[in-house]
Amino acid sequence: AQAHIGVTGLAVMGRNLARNFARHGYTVAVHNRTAARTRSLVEEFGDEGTFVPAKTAREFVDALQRPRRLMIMVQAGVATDAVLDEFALLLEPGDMIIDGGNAHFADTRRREAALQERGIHFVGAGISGGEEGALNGPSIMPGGSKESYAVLGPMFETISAHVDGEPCSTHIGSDGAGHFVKMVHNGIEYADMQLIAEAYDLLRQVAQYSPAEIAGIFRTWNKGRLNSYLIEITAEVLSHTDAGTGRPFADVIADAAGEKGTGRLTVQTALDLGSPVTAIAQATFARAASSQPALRAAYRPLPGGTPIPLTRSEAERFTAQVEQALYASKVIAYDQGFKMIQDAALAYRWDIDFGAVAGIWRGGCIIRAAFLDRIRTAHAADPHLVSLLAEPAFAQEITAAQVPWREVVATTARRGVPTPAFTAALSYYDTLRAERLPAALIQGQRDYFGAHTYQRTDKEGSFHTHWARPDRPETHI
Ligand code: NBP
Repeated sequence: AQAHIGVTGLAVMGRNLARNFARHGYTVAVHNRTAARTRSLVEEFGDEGTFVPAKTAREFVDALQRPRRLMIMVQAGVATDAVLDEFALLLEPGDMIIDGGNAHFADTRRREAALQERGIHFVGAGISGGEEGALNGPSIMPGGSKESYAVLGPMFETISAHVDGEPCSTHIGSDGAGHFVKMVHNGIEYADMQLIAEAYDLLRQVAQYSPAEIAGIFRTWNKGRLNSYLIEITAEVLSHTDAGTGRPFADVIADAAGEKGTGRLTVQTALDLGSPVTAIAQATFARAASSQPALRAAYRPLPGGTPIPLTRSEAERFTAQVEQALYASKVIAYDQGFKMIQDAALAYRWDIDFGAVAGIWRGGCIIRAAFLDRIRTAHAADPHLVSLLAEPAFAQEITAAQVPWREVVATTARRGVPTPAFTAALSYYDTLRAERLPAALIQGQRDYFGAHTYQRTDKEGSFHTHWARPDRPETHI
């Protein structure tokens, strides 16, 4: 046995991860259900490093040094269980299975518990950065035991992306913590993309800029605090001209956004945890609404806001306001994601270093952004930080963005430009800073129709008002 690690499942992700390990000097055993993929990997990329191709599961397992490190990169769901059933029987206590697919964190918890009984470490590792990241350096979010990270960590940290010399891999927490954090990463990605798309729409519809002009604005923003991969690629997409029609590419793409379920899963999980990730939810629903042609056709003839052309200087002023609104909304969206991870950490007893999570998102993944460095510093300075807005520097920025942020959201309402994520972020901010919420009235309503009881601000305990009785007496329960 000579291989340091084995990868089974050699579609785009597995193949690229295997090549990444090999390029870094590791001997990599490679295996795939359909042997042709294994052959083609070795034929095409065999000279990049040392691969040990295996035709059968037994051959594959026998090629691995002990404790065995076996990475599964197959389709999430039933395929993962099928592969685990096949390999678990061939492994021994102390061996490690890494699932680098996009598994549901609850499945990872179940699998980890089952394999732990047999002494096998099961590591659910979130891997972000797509095909390109897998090959050249992804962001890696491994869960599982601390002992397994002691062995696997150096390997992950070698193949991961690096920012300022620091690897984008860290042990997230036990069992499903890694896959959970990867899921929230994708949810934040939905929100960030939607916010950028709304900013584009505002600049297009209100300021009347062309896609090429907006690409220029985004390039300028990308030099400042909004610097991020998503802003960068948005500028690229906006400056692209469709070869066939000569029109801006942004105008020839159908405006129905697709999804593969990761935003939805974040929102479903957030509902279960009671985590108010409103910007992520609105971003997910915005994609759903865009893909409802009949519904959109029914609403289309109805009146909207009034378009008023802006002068050049008004457009420039508006652009600066949109930058402020985008930044403030983005801080809220990321903050919501971190809060959701905190809620899960409490529910599942994960010991998560939130600063380290922000740290490994700075490179390799889709949401990599300059301001994650500041999020990292904020969470590292206070491991119990409830919100970024409790940190003076972020609070100051949000305070400075107040007027423009509200101005932009007011403009969207007046002009009839849809901004579900901007609006949700501002509402979330106002909800949480409110001295008193109308939740009090909700409690009254609940008590009226369902005798659900309520608490009072001036007395301890639970109360119920007998609404059906004319004198409406109150009982202390
Ligand atoms: P796919 O998700 O398309 O899965 C294809 C692989 O799964 C092939 O190797 C296939 O083997 C294998 N497989 C299937 Br399907 N059913 C199997 C079974 N019953 N037993 C054994 N093998 C089986 O590949 P991918 O796009 O490379 O993604 C791999 C994992 O990484 C997924 O969980 C994905 O969600 C995750 N991921 C993907 C990306 C991305 O950008 N694509 C990013 C991050 C994470 P075969 O060749 O014999 O059919």
